[in-house]
Amino acid sequence: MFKNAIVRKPSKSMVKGLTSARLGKPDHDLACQQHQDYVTALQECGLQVTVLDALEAYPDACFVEDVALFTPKGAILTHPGAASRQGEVQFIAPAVSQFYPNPDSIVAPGHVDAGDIMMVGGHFYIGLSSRTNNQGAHQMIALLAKQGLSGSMVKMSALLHLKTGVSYLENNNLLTFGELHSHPDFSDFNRIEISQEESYAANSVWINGSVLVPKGFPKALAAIQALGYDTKELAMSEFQKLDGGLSCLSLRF
Ligand code: CIR
Repeated sequence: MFKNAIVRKPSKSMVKGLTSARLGKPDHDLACQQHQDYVTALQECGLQVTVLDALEAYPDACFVEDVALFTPKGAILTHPGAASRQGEVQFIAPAVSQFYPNPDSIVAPGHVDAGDIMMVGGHFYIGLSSRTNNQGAHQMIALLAKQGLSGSMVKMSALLHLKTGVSYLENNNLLTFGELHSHPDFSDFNRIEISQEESYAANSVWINGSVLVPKGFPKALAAIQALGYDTKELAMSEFQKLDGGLSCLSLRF
């Protein structure tokens, strides 16, 4: 069960965020409304939500998932793979330290975006992507081991982040998309394949028995409901324009 979440409001500068999506520029006002609905959904799932102020100097800073990893035993600050995002870490650190003083850190030349990390009980799958390199993953596995936890690296080629294409819904259920559906590392899970046209819904989020699902992906929604989960649909259009999914908008622990 999760008790807490940390989020950060989107900044006006989000229009300059990193993206490969070709969906146009996000509308800041609509993004703020979608973000508020997201916070409300987290609260309805029973989480105490810490809402941090927007950071104008960092257009991607609302995607807090990438800059820290919370585990059941502690927290680790990352060193993001994109140079424009590395400065976000110093601004998440105080919020993280309120829960776990003196968190460990990933350091250069290691890079990790925690959007590449999927927690399954006490094991953490770490995707090797354009944002997370071998050295970063090795450091992360060593820091997890200090907490009595384990990690393993997942080779991947096409996706931005591991959790762009795979989401763990507990009870051995795993949403999978694309190269990760047939990936040998995930063969023991009950895999629910998300189709190409609904691929954005492969990033859905389990919270305390409910699943947050992006709005507008009816087949994915039906497949998740068929597993017996309560679902909450959330409009995410403005964050999708920046390659951001539901999980990216919060740290949950
Ligand atoms: C980026 O490219 O870093 C942001 N525009 C999107 C980050 C999405 N985060 C995530 O998938 N965990």
